[in-house]
Amino acid sequence: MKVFQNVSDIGPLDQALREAFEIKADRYKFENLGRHKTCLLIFFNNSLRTRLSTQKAAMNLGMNVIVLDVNQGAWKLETERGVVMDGDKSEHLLEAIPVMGSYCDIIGVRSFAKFESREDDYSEKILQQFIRYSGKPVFFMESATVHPLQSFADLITIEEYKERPRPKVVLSWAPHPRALPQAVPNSFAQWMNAADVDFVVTHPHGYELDPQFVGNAKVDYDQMHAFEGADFIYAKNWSCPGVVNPADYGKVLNKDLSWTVDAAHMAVTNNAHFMHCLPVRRNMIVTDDVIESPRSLVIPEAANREISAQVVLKRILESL
Ligand code: AN0
Ligand code: CP
Repeated sequence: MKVFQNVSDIGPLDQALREAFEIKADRYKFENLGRHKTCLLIFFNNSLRTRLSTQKAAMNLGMNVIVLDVNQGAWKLETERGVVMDGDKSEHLLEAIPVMGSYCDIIGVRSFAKFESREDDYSEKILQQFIRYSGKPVFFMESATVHPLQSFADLITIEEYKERPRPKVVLSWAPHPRALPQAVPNSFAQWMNAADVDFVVTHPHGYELDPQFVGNAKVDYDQMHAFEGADFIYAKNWSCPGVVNPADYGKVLNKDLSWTVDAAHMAVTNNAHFMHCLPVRRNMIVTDDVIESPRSLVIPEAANREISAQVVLKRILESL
């Protein structure tokens, strides 16, 4: 595997899940695979889980790891070609990327949507440059449009906790004070469409996800109706994807707290498990009692980030 971006990059999901559970049963089984190999993790944005879990996964495989927070200590980077660099940016991404590539065997990159241009974000302008100019395999640690390590961990978690063969999984928009990317819901929809689940998306009007990710998934604008009989509730805020009105791309159109996942919402489900990728704002996205309930999976879900990252790194190492 040379790029990990989409669900199709990991191949058949049953095989990927088998590998995940094999690693979970013995996470040091492949501890020599990454010997003398270096994994470089580049962060343009903050992170707790991705930073720690990916580092741990690489160490489990015997790799060396270098982590760079680009905005803390590295030179400020220009990303546009043709710019007269007379401002505060000292270095161009087009030199920085091959330089970074020269010090490692695998590169992971986190670079969120900038919300300046829908076209730039949805064409994955930054990550595509890493793929093109680093000369190394690249895995996405949340890009402008996708967060595949998260969705793979979510799939592992659903597989572990499902109580019937084809569970009903509901992705629900929930309110948040600031504009957040669409990467988590985009990937979650893409992965759930590929998995053997009954998948429903619910959100207010204006929050329609890009068709390339949501595909033919059922969309229900009535949140309570969507929750009926659900086995898993996956809450997440996202800003306007600009599908209906491109001028609204990246905007907060709605802060309606009636969409907050609370006990009354959970009461109409099939005793659903609650999921969220974290970080989560309590009593905006979900109430204290729901996230603290025995049906909440947020901690095991985060723990599975180590497993999803390890399967991905193992696949990349095997292809070097
Ligand atoms: C990010 C997002 O919503 O995409 C990261 C989630 C994993 N969240 C925030 O920026 C709060
Ligand atoms: N879920 C997730 O990716 O968390 P971080 O932003 O803390 O890495």
